[in-house]
Amino acid sequence: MKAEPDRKWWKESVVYQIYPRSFKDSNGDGIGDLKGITEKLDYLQDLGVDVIWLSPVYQSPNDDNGYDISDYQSIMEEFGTMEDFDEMLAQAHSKGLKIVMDLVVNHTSDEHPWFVESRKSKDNPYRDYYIWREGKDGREPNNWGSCFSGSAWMYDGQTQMYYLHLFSQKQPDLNWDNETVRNEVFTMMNWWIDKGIDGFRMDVISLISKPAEFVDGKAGVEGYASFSDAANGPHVHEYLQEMRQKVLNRADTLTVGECSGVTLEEAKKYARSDEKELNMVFQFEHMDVDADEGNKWTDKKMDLRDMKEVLTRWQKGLEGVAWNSLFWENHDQPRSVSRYGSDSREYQEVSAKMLATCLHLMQGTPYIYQGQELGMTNVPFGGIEDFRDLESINAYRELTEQGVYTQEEMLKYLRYKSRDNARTPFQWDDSENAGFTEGTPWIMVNPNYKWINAKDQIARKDSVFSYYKELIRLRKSHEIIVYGSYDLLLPEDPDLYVYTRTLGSEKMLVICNFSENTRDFTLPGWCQDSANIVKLIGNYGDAGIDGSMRIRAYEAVALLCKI
Ligand code: TEU
Ligand code: CA
Repeated sequence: MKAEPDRKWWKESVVYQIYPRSFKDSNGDGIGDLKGITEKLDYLQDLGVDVIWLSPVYQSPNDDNGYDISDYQSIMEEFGTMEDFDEMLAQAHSKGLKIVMDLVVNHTSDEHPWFVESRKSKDNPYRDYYIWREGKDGREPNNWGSCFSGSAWMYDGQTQMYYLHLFSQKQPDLNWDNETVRNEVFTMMNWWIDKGIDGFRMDVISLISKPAEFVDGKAGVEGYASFSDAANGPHVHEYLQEMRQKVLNRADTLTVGECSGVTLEEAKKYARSDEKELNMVFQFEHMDVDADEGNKWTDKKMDLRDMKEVLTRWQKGLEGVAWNSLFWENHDQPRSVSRYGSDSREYQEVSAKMLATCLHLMQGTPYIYQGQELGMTNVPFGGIEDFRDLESINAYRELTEQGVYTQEEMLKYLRYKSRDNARTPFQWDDSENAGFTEGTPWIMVNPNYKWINAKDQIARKDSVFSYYKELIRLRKSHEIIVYGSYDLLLPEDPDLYVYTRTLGSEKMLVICNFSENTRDFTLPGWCQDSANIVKLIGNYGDAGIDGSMRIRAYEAVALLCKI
């Protein structure tokens, strides 16, 4: 007899990520804003999600769209005011929606007053807030590359030393080994908690504790080494436990750590179920199955067997000891329907629903990235001038200048993998600019808004939107979806992702076809007695249940069986 599930509200919730710049513009300047979000809370309530994760809304010079923060306690002017924020928070709460803030504290903007002070002199009181090192033999302290091209070290003429920036030059890394820095961060977090927010998504939190020595790594094609050695550093768990005690324990929060470079073993520590650190982490292994030996700039398609291996290892590995977060998309990833399904007119809806089924019925808290619930697709960008993301623009420049790729090749890879695919305006309706703005949008609108938009899908029972609603509703009425244990069937099948969930005397069978091939599938012995089978959901309305089933292109079906 298995123990009762360890019930938590954040396990039973569905989180919706908003990228404010691209969600809804309320004043015609072409940039999404807080008032725009407030206007659309009813839409989210209708969808049925419980929690909103807001990408950064703090004051920022926008080198990296808000992930470079110059004041943690004020709102980016383009997005509105603190009054607008308070209004949004109050309205959200009155509709039963929680708000989780993006916490970006691995680094600040170089325009943050701490850094402005820090770079002034070696004896400035803020010097030790950041990571300064002497050069080595007239060069950078080590050979790490930044995530956004070039060295991870920037020479500063003022004091003739280098500062560390794992991301852009305008994102200097904070020195978490300095207790004063930690206390500043905790005080700021408590200020937000006191405002009534409901949790934090923690940007690259696995990177905050730096190694004692910066040794060279193995250089890649551009001559720099990956800074992956900086992940899960020596004191990261200590610092998060301190954060738990000084901040998180003061409220009933949802916490999710973005953990690039996290292994399963590490994740068990971050997301440990005794709640000493975080509730869950975003792992990235499944985002790498279609990379080319770690290189993101390729149009290689994944092998479904690799995806199943990774996700199954995480499903089984965390069960009972930690908690998974489930995602196909966020603001850093291309659109899943273009990446793992099909964005053709014929299969866009059905494959978007299949992907939703596959993800939402696994064990973990599902995250929906804005527009995913419509099956929004990648974008037909033209030349490099259509892109806005600094990662994409820098990579284009660096890799074409070095002759690694031609311009045409690089544009092809960007159209497939650029983060900007996720950042074009939300498609509200089929009016000009997809109903996102009355002005000129800051980034192009995907021209397919004429046939992919919320207005059309809200009205249609068979839309991707309605399907998401149904999946969320099912989660609220079937404990097995939240707490059932997971097992994979057919690990070697290249087209079908089939798994089961088990809780008490119930078993759920989830069958998802990731291909256009029609496949025969024989139901397992425990799911043969039609009197004991209920179809929970499926993306081909007509599908009947039969001992041997035909699974059509991108078909998904979930059956609940009494055992
Ligand atoms: O991302 C960090 C990260 O590890 C990656 O997802 C990385 O940005 C991506 O692989 C590049 O393609 C976080 C934020 O989500 C991202 O938007 C920020 O740019 C970054 O940190 C720096 O704050
Ligand atoms: Ca605006």
